[in-house]
Amino acid sequence: MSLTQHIELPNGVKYDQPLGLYINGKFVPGVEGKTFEVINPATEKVTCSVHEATEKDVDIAVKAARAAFTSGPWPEMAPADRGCLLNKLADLMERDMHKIASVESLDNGKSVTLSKIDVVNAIGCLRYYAGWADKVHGKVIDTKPGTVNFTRNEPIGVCGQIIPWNFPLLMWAWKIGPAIATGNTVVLKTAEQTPLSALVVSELITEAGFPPGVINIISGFGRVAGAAISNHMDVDKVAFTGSTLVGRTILKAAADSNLKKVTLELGGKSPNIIFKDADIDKAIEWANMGIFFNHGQCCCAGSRIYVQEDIYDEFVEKFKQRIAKNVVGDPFDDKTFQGPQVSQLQFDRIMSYIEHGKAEGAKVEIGGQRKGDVGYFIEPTIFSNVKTDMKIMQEEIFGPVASIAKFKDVDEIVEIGNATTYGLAAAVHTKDINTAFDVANRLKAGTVWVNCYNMLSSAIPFGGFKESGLGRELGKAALANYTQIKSVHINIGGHD
Ligand code: TXE
Repeated sequence: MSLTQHIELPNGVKYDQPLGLYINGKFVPGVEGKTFEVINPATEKVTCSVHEATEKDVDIAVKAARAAFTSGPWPEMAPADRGCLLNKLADLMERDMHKIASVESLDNGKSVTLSKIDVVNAIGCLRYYAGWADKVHGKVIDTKPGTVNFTRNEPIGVCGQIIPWNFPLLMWAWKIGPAIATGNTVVLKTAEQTPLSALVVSELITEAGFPPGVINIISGFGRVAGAAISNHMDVDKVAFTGSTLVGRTILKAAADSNLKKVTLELGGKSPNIIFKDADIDKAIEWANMGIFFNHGQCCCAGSRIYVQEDIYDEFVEKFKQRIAKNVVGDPFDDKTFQGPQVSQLQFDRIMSYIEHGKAEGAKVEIGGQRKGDVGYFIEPTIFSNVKTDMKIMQEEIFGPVASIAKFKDVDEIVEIGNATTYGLAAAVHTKDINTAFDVANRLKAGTVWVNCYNMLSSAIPFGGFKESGLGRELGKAALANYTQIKSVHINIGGHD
């Protein structure tokens, strides 16, 4: 099969889509000659086929990454120059923003407007970590006379990175940025549903001038290429974003192989709590952003909405009216807020949760059906009167489905909010500063938003308590994921 395919998009973008595995600075076919189809979720038609990485390709990519880490220009490069390369890549992405965002929409189904926000944030993330490249220092630690002791923050080595399909390019940036700034080399596997944008950006990695082998991007399946990365004896670290189920598998694989370092960013079932004194119209806008942004396909989605009983009926009625205005449709239409779900599998999973919700007796306030008969479109759905033990209140649905319930007071909502195995995010809406701080402090979540939702910054750590993950991405915190501390003790005399 060819290594590129000419593609013309509904918005007039025409480009040559790379299809190969990006290994050692070149696009190559997989060793076993396998390919897989990439489906357009809006039309259910095949966009193209890409080359599939199997265990042997992972091995080749790891060898390239090891060679680039050990010798040649990369280990010799000044940290500031690594930052320059990241900045150069960010500049090239900015130049090609419209094309990259259009490819992301074709592949993932999110609107071009949303994809552009993702690309802007991915660029911002690269620039943020470019700034850190020459600011990762060790410490001099005084202990006793006759010694000098210091620490070095050294790169870990070859980093395996496995990312999901909900924010393909943004997750790519969250992984690449800190790993490259700190001098590692990477083998990144994209999600099998959405390999295209990372391949387009791989062309820019070459154009930016990264030495071959520093960044390797492979398309492939989790159980094959993903498992090969997490089991590999020469991968020093694996960073994963995806389901809690697969996160456990990766942790086990690391334990059973070479005890590679592991960071995990997993699922969530985040509570979005609205007190009676909140500005109800603003809270409704944030609740909409919390659950319906990105078609509900956010790990931190505010999928459990709890409203204080005094304003519950008013909230449900107004929220329903607001959600009715969300435009669901063609990702290439400027008016679209919600496109199709990413795949048939995700569509089926979500529809099955909706059926469960109905069967368990929750009230469908709006939606609850497929939209249209082509593409993986689902009507934005609100369930009210949802009980704590219902499946739709317990499990991550990862779709445009909000579950609403009422609560009485602070103590009750803290208990209910924390009654989950997850702990990724939470939000509180109130005008009372004491309530805001009190609830924010007591919720067991890695991120708590007050009077907002889904606000993220490259500078602010993100990650989960409990079964939502291990370690933190973004911010200075993520640098620790990609460095290891070496302590050097020097005897300057008198300690024979
Ligand atoms: O995720 P998987 P799926 C949640 C969400 C969703 C559910 C299933 O609830 O409904 O997970 O989605 C790779 N070894 N999230 O099935 O399987 C896979 O190829 C190594 C939350 O798509 O976890 C892909 O690259 N890797 C989430 C990545 O893992 C493996 C984002 C994610 O796929 C593997 C996505 C294996 N054995 C889904 N099996 C978030 N936290 O944002 C799969 N993979």
